Amino acid sequence: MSIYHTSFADVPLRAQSITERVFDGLVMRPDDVVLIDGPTGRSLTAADFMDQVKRLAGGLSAAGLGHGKVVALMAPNMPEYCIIFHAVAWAGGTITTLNPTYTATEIRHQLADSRADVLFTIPDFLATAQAGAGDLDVIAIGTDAYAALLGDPLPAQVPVDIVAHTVVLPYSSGTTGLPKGVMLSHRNLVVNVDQIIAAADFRAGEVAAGFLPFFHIYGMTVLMNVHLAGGGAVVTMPRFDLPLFLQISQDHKARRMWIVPPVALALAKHPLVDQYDLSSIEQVFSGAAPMGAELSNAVGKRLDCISLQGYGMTELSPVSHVTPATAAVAGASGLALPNTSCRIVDIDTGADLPAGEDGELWIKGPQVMQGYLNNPTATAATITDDGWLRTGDIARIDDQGYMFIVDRLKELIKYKGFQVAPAELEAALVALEGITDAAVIGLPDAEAGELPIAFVVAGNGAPDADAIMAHLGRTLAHYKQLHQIHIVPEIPKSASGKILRRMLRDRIAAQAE
Ligand code: 4UU
Repeated sequence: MSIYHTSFADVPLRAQSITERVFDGLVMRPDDVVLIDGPTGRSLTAADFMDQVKRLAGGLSAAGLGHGKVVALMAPNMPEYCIIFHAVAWAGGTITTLNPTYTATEIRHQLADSRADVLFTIPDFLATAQAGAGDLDVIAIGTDAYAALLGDPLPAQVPVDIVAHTVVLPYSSGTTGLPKGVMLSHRNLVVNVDQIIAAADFRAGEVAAGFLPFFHIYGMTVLMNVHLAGGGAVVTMPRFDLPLFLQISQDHKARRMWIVPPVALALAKHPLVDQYDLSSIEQVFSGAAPMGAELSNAVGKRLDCISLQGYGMTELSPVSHVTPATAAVAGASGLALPNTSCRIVDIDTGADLPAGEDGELWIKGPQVMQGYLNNPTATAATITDDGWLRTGDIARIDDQGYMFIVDRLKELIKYKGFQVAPAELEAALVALEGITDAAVIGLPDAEAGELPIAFVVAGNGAPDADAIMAHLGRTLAHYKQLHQIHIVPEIPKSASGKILRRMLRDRIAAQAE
């Protein structure tokens, strides 16, 4: 069996919670500003942050929302996001993170699936949050109800099993089906922080303009936890905004930009970029979707810096590969992190493939998730008995150990780095009167990466395309919206009933020629 082992020295597996790990990076620098709210400039020192985490943890515990409870968090990036996240972890609970643009329908689903005990949001989203939450308590950040929860400080981490306790439950559809709760332990999060700090050469003093959403595992681990634990700081941005991103990067002398490919496109092409002094930027780091060599080179040239990417997946806490700055290869997704091994497996025979050949990427390491919440079947289909995580991505490894993502085997669509699960859209479509079958695929797009489009079998009484789009506009978040609807007589399927997505993709490609 040809297993590709990491070429990095292993990092130690610490017996710490994620909050203990983050506090380790803060206690020796209490007066450093570590969190700044980008739009207002409001800032928190390391001491402020630790104090508020402990006080909120105390209040949550006193209110019966601590140990063993599930706290849902639906907010844009802001300092309080990090406070709530770490307060729940410190109190021995579990955080499930929701996209703040979710509709009431989407909120209801995740709260029920995760069995959440309370929901935190911001006043702007309170009405939608309450509509989705039903009888569940909703607490809006910054209101009296929130202030009342800042109680007596909880001085120490509430004891939990570092390896077995699920501290965070982000949602991912994985290789197939509907979004599922991804169970990540303290061990998963802590080790990934240490793996990234080592392999991505994270340095004390790094400040980043933080627009990558904290609810998604990339922003959660890399921006929030690596920056806090690694001696850095984050300027939080509630959403991506090019002028603000450039301004913050310039004013705070950011060393690195953590981005996704659509932002790489803006950095390579937008005229505004020339109006800022970005000479502090040494590196642009992209992840969450493919960034081709051409775009990567264009960004590096424009900003006169190193341009590289990492590869990750919610189920990997999320990172398994990063490209070292000292040996960047355009288009590569990187080398396996410390403590991490990978295999390239032939999708037909299951045989391990040698360097240079394309197959499914499998990963093994301490950052591999515990499994999917309440879903042993999906867990067993994703993690082998001996601990290999099947990514559902097709990759190749060159003879230097660089991994290149070449295709996606799984049905997942990525819109600007956000997950769109075809199964979720298909279920929403066939729930409509008169629609008897549906298939959703991704249409390649230069800016978004992919756009969700649908094939629909419409019988008597079915709504027309405009009515379908209007309905989805009310029930699903903006990034899941369909960009085309094709009414077809039938959906192509295999003998076992699986949608032949490749055939649909080929049909659309042929029409475009
Ligand atoms: C081609 O997107 C993520 C995590 C991204 C991430 C985080 C920190 C990347 C690098 C990093 O340092 O998670 P999910 O679960 O939303 O989506 C996972 C999927 C992968 O299976 C793959 O299909 O996103 C795609 N993907 C990529 N594809 C992620 N990174 C890449 C990449 N090239 N570099």
